[in-house]
Amino acid sequence: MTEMFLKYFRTKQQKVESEKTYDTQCPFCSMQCKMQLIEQSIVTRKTYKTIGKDNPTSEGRLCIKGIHAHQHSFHRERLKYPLLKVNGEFVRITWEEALDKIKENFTSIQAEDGLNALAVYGSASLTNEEAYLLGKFARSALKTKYIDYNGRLCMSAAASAASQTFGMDRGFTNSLSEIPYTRCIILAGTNIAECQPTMIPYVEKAKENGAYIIAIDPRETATTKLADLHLQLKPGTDVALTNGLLKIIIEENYINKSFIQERVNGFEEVKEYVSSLTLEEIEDITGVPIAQIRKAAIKFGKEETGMIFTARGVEQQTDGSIAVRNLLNILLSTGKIGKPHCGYGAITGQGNGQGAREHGQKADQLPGYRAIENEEHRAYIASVWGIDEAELPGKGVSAYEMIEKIHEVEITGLFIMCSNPVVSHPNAQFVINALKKLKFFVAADLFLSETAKLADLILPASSYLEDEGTMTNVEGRVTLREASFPCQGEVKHDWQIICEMARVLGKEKAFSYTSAEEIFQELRVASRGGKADYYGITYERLRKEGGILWPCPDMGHSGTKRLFEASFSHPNGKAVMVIAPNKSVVAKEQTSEEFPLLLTTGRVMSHYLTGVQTRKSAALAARNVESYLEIHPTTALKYQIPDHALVKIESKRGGIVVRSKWSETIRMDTVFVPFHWGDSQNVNLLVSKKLDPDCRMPGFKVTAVRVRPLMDQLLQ
Ligand SMILES: Nc1nc2c(c(=O)[nH]1)N[C@H]1C(S)=C(S)[C@@H](COP(=O)(O)OP(=O)(O)OC[C@H]3O[C@@H](n4cnc5c(=O)[nH]c(N)nc54)[C@H](O)[C@@H]3O)O[C@H]1N2
Ligand SMILES: Nc1nc2c(c(=O)[nH]1)N[C@H]1C(S)=C(S)[C@@H](COP(=O)(O)OP(=O)(O)OC[C@H]3O[C@@H](n4cnc5c(=O)[nH]c(N)nc54)[C@H](O)[C@@H]3O)O[C@H]1N2
Ligand code: SF4
Ligand SMILES: [Mo]
Repeated sequence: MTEMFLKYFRTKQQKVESEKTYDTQCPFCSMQCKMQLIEQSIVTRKTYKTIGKDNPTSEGRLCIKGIHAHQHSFHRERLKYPLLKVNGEFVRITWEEALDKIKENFTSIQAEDGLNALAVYGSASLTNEEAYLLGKFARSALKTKYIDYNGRLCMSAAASAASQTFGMDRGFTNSLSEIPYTRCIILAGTNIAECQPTMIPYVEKAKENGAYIIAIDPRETATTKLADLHLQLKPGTDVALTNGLLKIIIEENYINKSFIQERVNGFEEVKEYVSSLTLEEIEDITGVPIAQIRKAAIKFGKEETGMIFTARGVEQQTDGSIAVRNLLNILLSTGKIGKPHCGYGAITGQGNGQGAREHGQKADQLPGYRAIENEEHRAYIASVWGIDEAELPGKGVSAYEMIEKIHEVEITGLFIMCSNPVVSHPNAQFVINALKKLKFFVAADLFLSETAKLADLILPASSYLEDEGTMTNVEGRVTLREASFPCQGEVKHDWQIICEMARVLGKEKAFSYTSAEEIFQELRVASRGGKADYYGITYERLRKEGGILWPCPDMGHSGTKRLFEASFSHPNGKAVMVIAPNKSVVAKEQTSEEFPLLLTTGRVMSHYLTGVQTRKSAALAARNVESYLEIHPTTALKYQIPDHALVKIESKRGGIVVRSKWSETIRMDTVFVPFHWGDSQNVNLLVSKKLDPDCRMPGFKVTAVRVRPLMDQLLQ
């Protein structure tokens, strides 16, 4: 029998006529795992497999999403030609016709409704070069102030917290290689095991080395199972919980007095505030027993070293930025930052979640993490772009607020590149209605996404296998994603699409790049002297060194591994602590008789974001074919919901239908639904439009809902 198999495989091997390899990086999460696609031609058929490649971040590991990523890239439904909507149907047109349409409509919209009537919406899945170019296109070619991007729904709370507390936002203050040697880790609202799986070995090594791990999450997940202590709080109560931790740390004197004195402002005010709170009220708000809060505080306080990581569980709240700041208050009070094996990590989400927030896609930002309202910054960027400072528009509004501006008819034309807001924005029906109201809507995508379907014109973009450029990963490490796979059909790279649009609008001189590298050369100069300084980074260095941690101000600089060793980035060198009030300034939705449960949303291992890509991958889609409602059996019994039954979930805003999945480990007052599906399973039809007043992050993690069995499937 074995002989027979061997013979079969040997003859199969012989048939491999040629083999090609393509170096690339995974198109999904912020780990940006380096990998190689191997193409084998066997007679007339091509087969593909992906293997991991060594690098300092993922060390050659891949998760299932990376292994199967090429499946969506080769999917038959990839868009290959520009499509124009004619009488409700999409018809194929040429690029010149598409660009003519853009010229005609963009020009007439701006003539009729003003320059700011055109809005641009970008993405943190774009390369640094494309993110930079999109910002330049909006500000210098269209001269609109309205540009923002999907990172607003993702990294904005952590970014704003780090900027305000430390004076600078690089998600990780340390590199991943320090994690195994820290003594205590707090994982707050992060599910690394499913969302950055190749990071998990760093945490496992820390555990093997004896680190104490504390997880803060309303659900039990593959990540919380790694923890020694799981604080299973009520969704949306991280501020109160962290005030409890801080209160105990301060009162039991686990603070680092000399560090506070030399390097921190604002400690006394915070101390006074937390001492006015009682642990009983904190237990009441969070649902976490005082004994557990005390245990966590003492463990973190007394260890010599410690690190805190946050992700969207804490951040996607209407008080997400202040919640993160309170975790930073803990780090600062205990002096666990700026030294070995101590620090903070906002676990970045999208592949280029870090780089895309540094180079000018954000409403208030210019390249190099410069501020659009700072005169010096404006003058510098205007000089790089060869325009007058006065020509640069001012600050726009956040992603969701642009949708509101469409309803207010202030924005009448929209260009979206690489995002699917119909599924990713809160208050989804409002978003759908807005997009339908536009005079002219262009989307650049790989697929006919739920959003692209509403466009007047769709431009086909190239995928990660085809499009070269730099991506800045979770560590703040700038990496070069090589890409040599030929474009299919008439697909163009995103940067080419931007250049072509600029050309027909008469701006070809400032957009005449012939490669991504040429754009990067300009980005280097634009970032020079800014907080995110890439000036010392070149493609050649990235090829040779395999990635460089910014800031890297000159060619002789080896990159910055650990931040804040000597000082913080505020002008006086100090970090700023601030009070985080238990009561959110923007009130969170509360449960009521009508809507008695708290819905929180998030992710599963096999799907990515709005699922447009991973739902096209047979291997990934097979793992989770549809959405689900995670619900405690006791709660399920109360509402007569059997396991695996169709359930209607309703909030004040709308309803969806998904299948139930009983779980004994979720809180009884909480249910969970992933957000990777659209249409009748689009969980954002339920989520409210409330935003964090500081960073404008929507509160994706708290919605009051009710549930009922869809049909008469009552329990026996
Ligand atoms: N498989 C997969 N991986 C991904 C992605 C994906 O879609 N799929 N997306 C990428 C992107 S863009 C991002 S932003 C990251 C997201 O990565 P994560 O933020 O880790 O993912 P989420 O599932 O959104 O939320 C994390 C955890 O927060 C918990 N949580 C919910 N409410 C609360 C709360 O009120 N407080 C606390 N403390 N925790 C709460 C959830 O139960 C969940 O386990 O993942 C990246 N990686
Ligand atoms: N309820 C709820 N909602 C959430 C979240 C949550 O936890 N809960 N998380 C939020 C977070 S953290 C994020 S990051 C957002 C993400 O929200 P989105 O940005 O809307 O999600 P994606 O699925 O990444 O959408 C990317 C689109 O671009 C296309 N695309 C992929 N690659 C390329 C490319 O190279 N070029 C072009 N032109 N197109 C491309 C894809 O086909 C897809 O249609 O969702 C947010 N929404
Ligand atoms: S999804 Fe993230 S962890 Fe998985 S292979 Fe891709 S980059 Fe790596
Ligand atoms: Mo994200």
